[in-house]
Parts: sequence; structure tokens; C-alpha cells
Amino acid sequence: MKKNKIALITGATSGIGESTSNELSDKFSLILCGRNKKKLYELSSSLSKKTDVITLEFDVREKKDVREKISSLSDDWKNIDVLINNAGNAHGLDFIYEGEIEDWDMMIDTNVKGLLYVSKYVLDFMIKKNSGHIINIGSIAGKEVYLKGNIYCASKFAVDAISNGMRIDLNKHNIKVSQINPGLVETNFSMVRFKNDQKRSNSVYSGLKPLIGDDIAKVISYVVNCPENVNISDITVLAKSQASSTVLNRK
Ligand code: NDP
Ligand code: 8X3
Repeated sequence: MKKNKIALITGATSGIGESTSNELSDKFSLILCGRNKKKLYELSSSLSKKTDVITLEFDVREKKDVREKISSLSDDWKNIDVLINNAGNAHGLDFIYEGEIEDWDMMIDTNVKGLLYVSKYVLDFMIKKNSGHIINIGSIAGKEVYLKGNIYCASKFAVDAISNGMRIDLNKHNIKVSQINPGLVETNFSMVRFKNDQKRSNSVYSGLKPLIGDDIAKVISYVVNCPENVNISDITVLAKSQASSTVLNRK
């Protein structure tokens, strides 16, 4: 291995996950996970100039696939130091009485259950070696509920509870758990939420300077590179123009 630490990143194929993959390539060997085979190939080709990279292609909702892919890692690669649970999205922005059940399933299955499946199999390795660091990507939506945010907020509130629960249960196993809660970050997030409606997606960020994936990647890099005795347990990161989920200083 070119680098002596290993990070596994879910949702590495876009937005925050892609930026984080780039940012961590200086100090980590990388296990990049995603569903988009072409994008995984492109990322791995470019980053393998800087570090050792392998890719795992799976949908985090498919527990059998998650188990098979993670347990297929060679012993060297099972030695994961950092897990970044980033894969996730919002689907829809509707009053709860108008929401689509398929959107609800997608958010709960991906943001909550997917995060749990990946964590379960990676934790098997971390517990054995009595060390590790889990970074869960929460959201300001997991701290405040906003109009029509209902199920997306619920999924991120669940992540918040899971992060706290993990930190408590993993304490005796010498495993750090950190949660990073971004506010508005301009990625593919709104295009997914609004089902490729470019105009609606643009309106989320109009008149303000939102965060970008690289901003969050730098925070993640800081958190994972803290001294061994330091754990940043929970951090909310907002654009300067954002004061809360709904208070935004738009020009
Ligand atoms: P993007 O849409 O740009 O990236 C989402 C990533 O998650 C993609 O790589 C996507 O892969 C992957 N993903 C989604 N569903 C699955 C799945 N079922 N199985 C495997 N991978 C999946 O959005 P962001 O980068 O913004 O989002 C990353 C995380 O940050 C999410 O957890 C999101 O909730 C959180 N977040 C985002 C904020 C924002 O404003 N952008 C703010 C706060 C939190 P694919 O392309 O294959 O779908
Ligand atoms: C993404 C931020 O405010 O769109 O988690 O829910 S928000």
C-alpha cells in the first residue's frame, strides 16, 4: 500500500463523496464505493496516480450485496481505519399528505438502513482490531425539521440518533464516531431531490454562495486527521449566508 491508512467512502461517485475521495487521497489508501461503474472507474484511474485505490460497486440498500462486497476485501484492505458513511439523498419535497411512498422508502432505505448495513460489516473488522473511526454524514435537516422536509429530516434525525448510539456502544472498542452536518451544499443533491428539474434545483442556491463539496471534504479531512486522543463528535457546517434551515440571506 502506498499510504498506511485506509478509508472506505460510500457515495464516492458524486458531490461530497467525490470531493472527499480527492481530499483524502493524500494520506489514505481508498476503497471507493458507489453504483455508477463508469464514474468509479474514472475516479479510480485518476486517484490511483496518488494512492492505492480499489472500488466496490453496490447499492447500499441491498444488504446481501453490501455483505458480499465488503467481505470480499482482501485481508490488507479489511484493515479499514476510517469509514465515511456518505451515500444518501433526498427524494421529493412535499407536504406529508402528498408525499410519494416510493420516495419515503428510498430515503429510509438508503440514508438509514444502507448506512447501518455498511457500518455493520465494516465494524466487524474495526472491532477485531480494536480501532477505527466512523464519520456519518448527517445534515442540518437532522437537527431542525423544515416545511415539507418531513421524511428526509426523519432519516437524518435517525442518523443523528445512530451516531450517538454508535459513539456510546463503540466507546469500549476504541472506535471514534463523528457526525458532520452540512447545510446547503451545491452538488447533485437538488437534482435528485427534484427529479432532474434543473430550474427547481437552481432555485435552491440562487442569490447565495452555498457550500461546495470541497468545503465539506476539508472539514472531513480535518476531523479524520485529528490527533488520536481527539474526537470531533458532532459538527454543523453552514455557508456564511445560511443561519438555519430556513433563514438564508439571498441577494
Ligand atoms: P450527490 O447526489 O451529489 O451524491 C450522493 C451520492 O450518494 C452519490 O454518489 C450517489 O450515487 C450515492 N447514493 C445515493 N443512493 C445510493 C444508494 N442507494 N447506494 C449507493 N450509493 C448511493 O449528493 P451529496 O454529495 O450532496 O450528498 C452526500 C450526502 O450528504 C448525503 O448523505 C446527503 O444527504 C448529505 N447532505 C447533503 C447536503 C447538500 O445540501 N448537498 C446537505 C447535508 C447533507 P448515485 O449517483 O449512484 O446515485
Ligand atoms: C441537505 C440540506 O437543507 O436541503 O441535507 O435539507 S437541506
